[in-house]
Amino acid sequence: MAIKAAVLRIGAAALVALASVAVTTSPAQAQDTTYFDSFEDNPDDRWSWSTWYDGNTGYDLQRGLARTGANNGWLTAETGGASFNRYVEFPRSAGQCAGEVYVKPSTNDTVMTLDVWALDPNDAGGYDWRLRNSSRHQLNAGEYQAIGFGTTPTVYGGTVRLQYWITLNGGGAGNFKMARVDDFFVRCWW
Ligand SMILES: [Ca+2]
Repeated sequence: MAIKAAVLRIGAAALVALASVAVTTSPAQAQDTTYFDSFEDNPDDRWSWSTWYDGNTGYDLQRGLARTGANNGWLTAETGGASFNRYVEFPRSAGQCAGEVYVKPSTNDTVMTLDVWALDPNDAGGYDWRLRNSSRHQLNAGEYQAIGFGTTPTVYGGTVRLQYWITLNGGGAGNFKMARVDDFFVRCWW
């Protein structure tokens, strides 16, 4: 199963990349943490990708196509699909996490799937990833718009380890789809 294999593939490199992630704490809610990733600098340090059949992914670097900053990602597919995913870790158990990402479809009836996987913190091997939230979004060509991953109860105690997947689904033969992505947020609170 392609997605499961890709989940396992990100491994230690993604863990190291966490050091570059900005973390902010709101004084009004002391136990509230937000991650923000705008595909800036070298997005490949933080994002993993996977494709199947004719799916493809890449980055627009300083091309004037980003929602904010200089860079964004893009996904294309006709008969296959393509995903970006990134790892997010919180140092203690959060009650709930909510994520969103901005997407700019270039084609009508573009179907995006947003998935959230969580790792059981008691699994020392790091293999027990479970799908905690999945949502489908059908969008027409237009400007950048926010789509949500939904709210994910973190379920387990201990450190929270999540993977957020952004997938573009091809429309089938002769039905090419494309979308750009930028500005990914996750907020957790407890
Ligand atoms: Ca950006």
